Amino acid sequence: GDAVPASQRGSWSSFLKSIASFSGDLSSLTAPPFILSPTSLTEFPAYWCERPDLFAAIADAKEGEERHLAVLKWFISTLKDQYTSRNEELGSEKKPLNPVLGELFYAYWPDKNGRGQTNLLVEQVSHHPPITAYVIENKTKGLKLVGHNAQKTTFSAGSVIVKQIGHAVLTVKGVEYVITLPRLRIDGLWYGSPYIELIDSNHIIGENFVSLIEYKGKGYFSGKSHSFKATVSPASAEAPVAATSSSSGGGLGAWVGYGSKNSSSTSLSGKEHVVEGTWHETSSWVKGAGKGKFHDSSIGKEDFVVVGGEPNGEMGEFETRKLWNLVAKGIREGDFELASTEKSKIENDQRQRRKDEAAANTKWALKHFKHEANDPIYERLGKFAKINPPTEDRYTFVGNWPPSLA
Ligand code: 0T9
Repeated sequence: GDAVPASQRGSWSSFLKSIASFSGDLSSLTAPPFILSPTSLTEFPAYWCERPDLFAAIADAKEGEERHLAVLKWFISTLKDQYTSRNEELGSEKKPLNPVLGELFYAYWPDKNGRGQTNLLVEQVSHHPPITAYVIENKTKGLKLVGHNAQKTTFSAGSVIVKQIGHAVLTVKGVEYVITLPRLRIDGLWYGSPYIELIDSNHIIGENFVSLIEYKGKGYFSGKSHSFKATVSPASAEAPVAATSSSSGGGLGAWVGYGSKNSSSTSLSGKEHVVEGTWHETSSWVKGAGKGKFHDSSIGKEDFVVVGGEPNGEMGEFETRKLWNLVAKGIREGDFELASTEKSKIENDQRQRRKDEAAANTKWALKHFKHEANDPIYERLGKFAKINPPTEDRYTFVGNWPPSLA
């Protein structure tokens, strides 16, 4: 393909073949150098908070409808960074570094205008399959987001379909919201310049309101890439549900809005809101509380500050930027010899640790999270949107903030 350096064409096409014949954990496949990113997946949860002002604004909004709309706006504001920032910064989607078990990432967004400091803590809680757990907290505002994510990938019609597993719970002054995650389709693989399109839908579920956010790409409805439509309705049996629980990568045809059972109900006590647009650019009110612009994704991005988690403020050996330092340097500087030797060192060390643990009949101890089979919050709120699956596991945050963030 076009973006593939001539010397790596062979290795790119064998990589594509291995993707095509493979379902499950893509992160462990070996890919050619040109597609490698120097960033570990443990840094990705930071995308949830690169608009710290919009995060803080959730707490300032009046509880109820106004606050739910503030949560929706903040959520939409996270999508551009989550799903298009590698394209913008690296030229295409790249393969992130596959975190090791126990890998850690600590960072914060400084206070500004009294909104408070926002802290980020990430721990890789599983290596195979890769599962990342995170907490984002603004204590000043009484805001906390706790979540975990994993992926299941399949290959369909030349694209990779990524089903996101996991969810997040946002707590605002003690009141909870469940956030589920959309599916991704990775296109452009043939040409060696992969990019993400969001597909299907996800929900934000609060005590009083539910948002259904539906996604479409080029050629559907508005015809534009990265299109979405968000419908906010009172939380009840009538709340919007996705029309399909489609496992394919296709679009939904036309926007759906309400589940097929309710497709004829047009007004729900006049309280619903509809917002439409593109998630990487701008969106507008179509119906409900506001008029004109809803969100503009080009404004407000703030970078985080990375901190070390050791008592003396330095980074420990499992902290992302220290662990991958030389691998990342090799990738950035085109020294793939260095990158691959250093990567092998890390992998061998991991294998040895797992062996030692097996021999001693011990298990790696997580620092910040405890795995639980069920999430009662997800189960309770999930009913308002009939989310599927009706239950999920969770990684409960057990605390242990490093001194630099305490
Ligand atoms: C959670 C996000 C997730 C992680 C990434 C699928 C993917 C790993 C998971 C879902 C974040 O909140 C949002 C954004 C991007 C997702 C990644 C995109 C991607 O391609 C990788 C997978 C593992 C690959 O690297 C596939 C190989 C390659 C051909 C694509 C460049």
